[in-house]
Amino acid sequence: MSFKPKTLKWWRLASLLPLLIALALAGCGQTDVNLVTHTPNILDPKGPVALKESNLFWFILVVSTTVFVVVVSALIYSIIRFRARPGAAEPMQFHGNTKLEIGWTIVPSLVLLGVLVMTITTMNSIQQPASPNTITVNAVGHQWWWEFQYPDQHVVTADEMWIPTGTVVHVNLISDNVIHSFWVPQLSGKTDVIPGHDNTIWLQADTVGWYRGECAEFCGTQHAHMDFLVHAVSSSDYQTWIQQQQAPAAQPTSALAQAGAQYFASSPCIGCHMVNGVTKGSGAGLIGPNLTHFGSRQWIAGGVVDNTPQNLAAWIHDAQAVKPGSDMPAFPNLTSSQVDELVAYLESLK
Ligand code: HEC
Ligand SMILES: [Cu+2]
Repeated sequence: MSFKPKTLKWWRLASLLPLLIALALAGCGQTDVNLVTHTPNILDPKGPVALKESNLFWFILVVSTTVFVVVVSALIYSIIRFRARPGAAEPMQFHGNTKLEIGWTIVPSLVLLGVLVMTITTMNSIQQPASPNTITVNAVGHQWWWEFQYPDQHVVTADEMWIPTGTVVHVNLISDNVIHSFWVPQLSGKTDVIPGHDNTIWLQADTVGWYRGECAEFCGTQHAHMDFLVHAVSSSDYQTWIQQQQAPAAQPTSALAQAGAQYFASSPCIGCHMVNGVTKGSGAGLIGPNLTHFGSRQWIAGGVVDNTPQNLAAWIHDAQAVKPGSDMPAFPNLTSSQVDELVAYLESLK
């Protein structure tokens, strides 16, 4: 019985092409402005840290693609050119060829050395920010939402972190529960948020815009709904926002919102939620987000839904249906008029 080698069919390789293209495209984000579906894209950096990281990515991609193309071309060429033919003589043997052995040890080592040098250079260059112009934000990872504290400005908010453009933002990463990971793909790399070990990172946005952030470490069932938004604005808009956030909660004007405020102040809600000027204490230790300016926010509960009156009503009535497992209980006994009042009140808290 003679061994008959199979000839390589070009279409076998070509059939891999759609897969490669699909993989490449999977990395590209959408650019529409819908905040819930807006996909963050590491290839669309908007600040110095993310820019250096994406440059490193492109460098490694070019190097590895070159290696891939060279190796695979040589392989395909050899497979076709030197394939076994009936009656062909045994091909030349080069086992133990010292020059070749040294060559294919040194060349890959040099390639890897180049990648190592670029990686270390990038890591060093993003270690410490150059600009003296800084603000500090504490990002606290909860299950499953982010709290943002501005210790110098005495502001506490959730889901949304506003920063001035062109300014270094030092972010202290804090958790008292499980490990989360703080990631704003267009502005920074990922850093773990570890209980008992406070990490810190810095980031900077150079362009005004909304940037989506994510928890990048599986932290429980609703990990995927632990997103946040970074809103980079001009420094005067930032000042305006800070002043607005520092103000005590707005007084409701409509009758509906006033009824909601009255109900809220004596409801179980205040056992978990702070509203400055309405609930007592500092809000520290409360397990729910600070709602003082909830009406000014884009999202509800880590971006699980947009902040609209309809979504808020559904949330208040049955948070467990919207975000199963979350620490916010359902309130099946609230009448729909009570829900409407609460919605009017909370949305009026701009
Ligand atoms: C047992 C504690 C608890 C009680 C009681 C509670 N909540 Fe919550 N609430 C939470 C937690 C925790 C979250 C965040 C859930 C998440 O994102 O996973 C939350 C989220 C919210 C949010 C979204 C805030 C944001 O910035 O995303 C609103 C609005 C809200 N609650 C309103 C209410 C109202 C109104 C009541 C009373 C009817 C209430 N909550 C009662 C714990 C509570
Ligand atoms: Cu998380």
